[in-house]
Amino acid sequence: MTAGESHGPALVAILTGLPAGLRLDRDAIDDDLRRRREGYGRSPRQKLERDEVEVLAGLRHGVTLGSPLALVIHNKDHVNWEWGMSPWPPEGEPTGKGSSPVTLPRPGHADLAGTLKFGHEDVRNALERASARQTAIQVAAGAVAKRLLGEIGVTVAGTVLEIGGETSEDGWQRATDDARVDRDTLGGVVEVRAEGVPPGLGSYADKGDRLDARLAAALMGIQAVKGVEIGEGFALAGKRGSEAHDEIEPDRRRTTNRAGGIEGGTTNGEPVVARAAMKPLPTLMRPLRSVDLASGEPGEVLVERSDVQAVEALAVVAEAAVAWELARAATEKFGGDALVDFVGAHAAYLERIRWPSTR
Ligand code: EPS
Repeated sequence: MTAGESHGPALVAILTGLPAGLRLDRDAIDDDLRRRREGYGRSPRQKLERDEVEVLAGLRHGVTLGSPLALVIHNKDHVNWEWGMSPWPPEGEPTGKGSSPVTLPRPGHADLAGTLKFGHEDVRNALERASARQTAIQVAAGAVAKRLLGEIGVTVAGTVLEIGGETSEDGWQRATDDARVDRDTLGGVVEVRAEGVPPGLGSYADKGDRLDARLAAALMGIQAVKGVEIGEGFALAGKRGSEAHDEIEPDRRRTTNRAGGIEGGTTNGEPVVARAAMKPLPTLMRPLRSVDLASGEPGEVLVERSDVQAVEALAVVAEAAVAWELARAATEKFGGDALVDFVGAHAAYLERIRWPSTR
């Protein structure tokens, strides 16, 4: 569970279900937060933020207690929004950013739907929470999940496949530069790959147990993601069955991985591969047409700053989302009280199914 507005005092998360005895690495968490901030198309906001995680509960001397782990990232930019985003009624005259109401909903954001749904008059009451700023604390949670997965030899890595339709790094920079000049934005595609995943995480038993369904929900839950596929996903629909499946060799390995490591909602021991497609960011420096909700008059959305694209950041956020779901599935299978039991159950299971731990 996370909370936090983009320009409010802080982002917070409470993580439950982590076994006791897991040693966390502060630098590894901050490193992932730095990776998320970097990227060629990011907004000036990223230079303002430092994104260092503070732990408030659930950890003692660097080791988890098995109680809820409470994380905080303070928004440095909040000092510029102290009146506008004050949790309590602010004192004094309106001053600083966010002190006058936003009445023009931005196309492509949650602005219009959120304002109507919750009965807001100031669109800011919707956009602050809908913002992708929230992904910072999600990445911190993902870093913790990766630490747990590391105990059973699972690694998770997100990479960029495409930005603005380009597939090479040169192309990404060129496309980003061109879009910046045109005051436009870009989307892209990322891939997350998890290695060392044992067979049997997730289940076919019911739709909510299926790991592919859970990964799809986790990835779709990231701001601006409009498409998700597992393995060859949409491309499989056009293939014949003889070219779509991964035949089983005598050692139960596969020479292909079109299923992306998941069959029947359950991991099959091959790497788990998931892709997410991000739409072009809906905050453009070039105004888009909208309607003023106060006056009913047509208007153009004015913007101060924006990312041109955040696909590199999405790769890090998607990695965190997949890591969290895998860690959840792993604790369901191997237990989540004490780390020693978790690691022991994993080893005993591999022994039972005669599955080499080096795969
Ligand atoms: C975002 C708008 C921008 C981004 C922000 C996500 O923020 P601002 O309006 O303050 O410039 O920079 O992302 C982050 C702050 C972040 O850390 O990723 C949005 O509307 O989603």
